Amino acid sequence: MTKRDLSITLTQHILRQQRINPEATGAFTTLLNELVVAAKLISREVNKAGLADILGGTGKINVQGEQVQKLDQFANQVIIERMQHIGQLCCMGSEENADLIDIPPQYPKGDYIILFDPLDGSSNIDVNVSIGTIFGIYKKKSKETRIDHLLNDVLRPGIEQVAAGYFIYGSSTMMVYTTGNGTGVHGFTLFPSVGEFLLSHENIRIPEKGKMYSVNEGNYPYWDDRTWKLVDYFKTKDPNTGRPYSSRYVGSLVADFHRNLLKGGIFMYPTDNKNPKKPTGKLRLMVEANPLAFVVQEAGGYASDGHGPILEIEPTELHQRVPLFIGSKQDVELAEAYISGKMD
Ligand code: AFP
Repeated sequence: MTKRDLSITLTQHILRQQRINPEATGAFTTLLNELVVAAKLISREVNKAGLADILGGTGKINVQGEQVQKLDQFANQVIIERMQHIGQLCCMGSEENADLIDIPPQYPKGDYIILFDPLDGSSNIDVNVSIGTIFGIYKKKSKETRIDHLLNDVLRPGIEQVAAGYFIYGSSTMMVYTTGNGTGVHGFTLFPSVGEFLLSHENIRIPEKGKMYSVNEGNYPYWDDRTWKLVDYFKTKDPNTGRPYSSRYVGSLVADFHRNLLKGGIFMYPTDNKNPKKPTGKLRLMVEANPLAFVVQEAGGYASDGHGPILEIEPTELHQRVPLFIGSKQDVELAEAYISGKMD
């Protein structure tokens, strides 16, 4: 991180980036600006949690088999409603919706696709722990416009994202995003009294190696031998390599990721065999792993599924799950060496 210049608003920053790209039409700028409005509305609602009747579950189960919280539903609706009318999207994909979301016929369509997790970490809402919104943006490749023909445009490796980032609703609300290609990762803090996101963290770089590991160790009995060895490595005393690492696990991916991005460290959600017929990681490739992998790579870090880069995985379904190791480059490369068997 180089400097803090609180005089630059997020809108000014997006416009500056637009001017650098001679082919830019402003479509992308419109898209990001509208997403920011949605996030401000979500942030306002999150800040009211406990006061208004928005805590707790809706009684519904989502496509992931998880309880839908009232705020989950609110965030999902706000993003869909704000984004559908801007004329820049051909479809959307949400963690909360089983299928791709079409643009209603009364609105024009565009070439962009947004995939998002409207409220990540929602089981933490009721206990006032940081939660977030994660997004990844792609540009359509084909000339298709019909929703039932667009899945191939959506199921693409994360490396093809044109932008990705997240909003974190924590002690303050922040947006962190990148458009890749060496443009850097930038963080903006919402100043509630002004209602604007201001540049607070310019050009974020993740330390090459961290001092913290984040994993749900309650899953220990469900892991395999290689995962045990990896986690044991981080806990073993060896002052020469800065071990043992400290353990930090919030249970909100955005919060754990954001801390590690700024301070260095590794977040892990390995494969487990809770479902012995289909051992898998918990996190979703398209709406969680890919966007954060795009951010971390631009910040100098790395994201792996234990065998190779997350960003190179060819997705086969919208709600695909993956094991995830993400954070400081050296730590994630080491995790990959353990998980892929190079340390056996
Ligand atoms: P929820 O949105 O259901 O709270 O799940 C959050 C999450 O997808 C991710 O944000 C956390 O890192 C991870 O799951 C926590 O999962 P465990 O509770 O199994 O550790």
